[in-house]
Amino acid sequence: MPSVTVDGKRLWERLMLLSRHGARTDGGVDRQALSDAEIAARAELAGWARAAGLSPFTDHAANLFLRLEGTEPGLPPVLAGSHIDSQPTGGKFDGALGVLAALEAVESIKAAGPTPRRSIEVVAWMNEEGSRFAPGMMGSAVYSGARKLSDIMQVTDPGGKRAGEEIARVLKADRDIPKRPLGRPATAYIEIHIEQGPILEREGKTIGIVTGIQGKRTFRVTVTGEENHAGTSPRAARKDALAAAVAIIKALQDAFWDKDDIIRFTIGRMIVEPNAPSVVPAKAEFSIDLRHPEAEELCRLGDLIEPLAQANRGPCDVGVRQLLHDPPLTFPVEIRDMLSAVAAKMGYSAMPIASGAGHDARYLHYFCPTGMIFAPCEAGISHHPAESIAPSDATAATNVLAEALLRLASSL
Ligand code: HGY
Ligand code: MN
Ligand code: MN
Repeated sequence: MPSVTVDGKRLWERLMLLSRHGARTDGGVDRQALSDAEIAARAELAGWARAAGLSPFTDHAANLFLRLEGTEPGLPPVLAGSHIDSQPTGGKFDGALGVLAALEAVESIKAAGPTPRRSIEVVAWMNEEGSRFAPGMMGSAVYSGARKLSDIMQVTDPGGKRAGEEIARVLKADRDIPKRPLGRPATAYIEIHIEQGPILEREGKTIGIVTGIQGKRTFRVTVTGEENHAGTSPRAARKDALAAAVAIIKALQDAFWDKDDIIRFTIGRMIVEPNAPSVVPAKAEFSIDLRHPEAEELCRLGDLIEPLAQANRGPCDVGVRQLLHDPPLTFPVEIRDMLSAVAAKMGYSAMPIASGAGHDARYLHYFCPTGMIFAPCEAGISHHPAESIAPSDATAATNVLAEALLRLASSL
């Protein structure tokens, strides 16, 4: 089977063009899920797809698909993609590389011919990042059946907007993009992503063959106290929600400090009400993002949160709500071996590598044979405007993806 050579220049140009949607002045991207910037990016993607002879379509969760029809259109398609939503201080490549590399690979497969048996669909999953609507990976979770569409519709953003309203707004903007049912069967799913860590660069490797994804549990902790006057209320009479939250967070930090530095414990968001300098805080709500590569340890650590919160709440009340519990996973060896064989055949230096970051491939893993390819990113920087990759690495990963898709789409 001939190898497909992709057009790295076209890929890089599109990465730069797509990064205009939600561009920040510091070179980063703020293109949060279901935002106007993402609507504009979707339209640009659909335009590129149509020009390449692919057909765009969407579903009730606003996942976006760009389809290359195979010679046997009734067979389950091969899927490849990632996400185009970003963190508020995101970079140009987290997610976008996976979607645009998949588009480039499919466009090159089409140009090289012959048409493969199975259709291949490029996918941009809705709300992977979870920065606006938490938890993230909504589109891939609903597509794969891990979450219910009705549940995600109710999730609100910090401004109180429901995801359901915003999904309807996106689908209305995508007027000329037809809808298909959620969760159609797939032959396999492959996702390219930047490593978001320093290992490939440090080891001098071009390709990462992802072995799996570490486990993750997220929570929302709400501490409730009582407003009071900052000048007149004695400490002994206060129900200071922020002071209680600080005590709880300190107890959690002590519990989750490990000398091997394996535990990943992050409090990324805190809301204080009424958030006025001269009022004792009545409410403090904060997020917890807890990750660990071992399932039992992740269970043990996550189960400490509720008792530690109750033990350190002082005179306040505290509620702990778990938003998700995703165990660690290992991708199928058949897919990993195939990706390694393709990288070797193409002469790229490659290594197996575990993913500390979460990806949509997590949910596709339980839906169809799934694998991931990592591209190195400079100094491992990500979820930061300075996120950067080398064009040659983007091209290399896309060449491996194109060949892998061709093999999967031609499989019996
Ligand atoms: O948080 C994550 O792991 C992903 O980058 N959204
Ligand atoms: Mn990502
Ligand atoms: Mn991310």
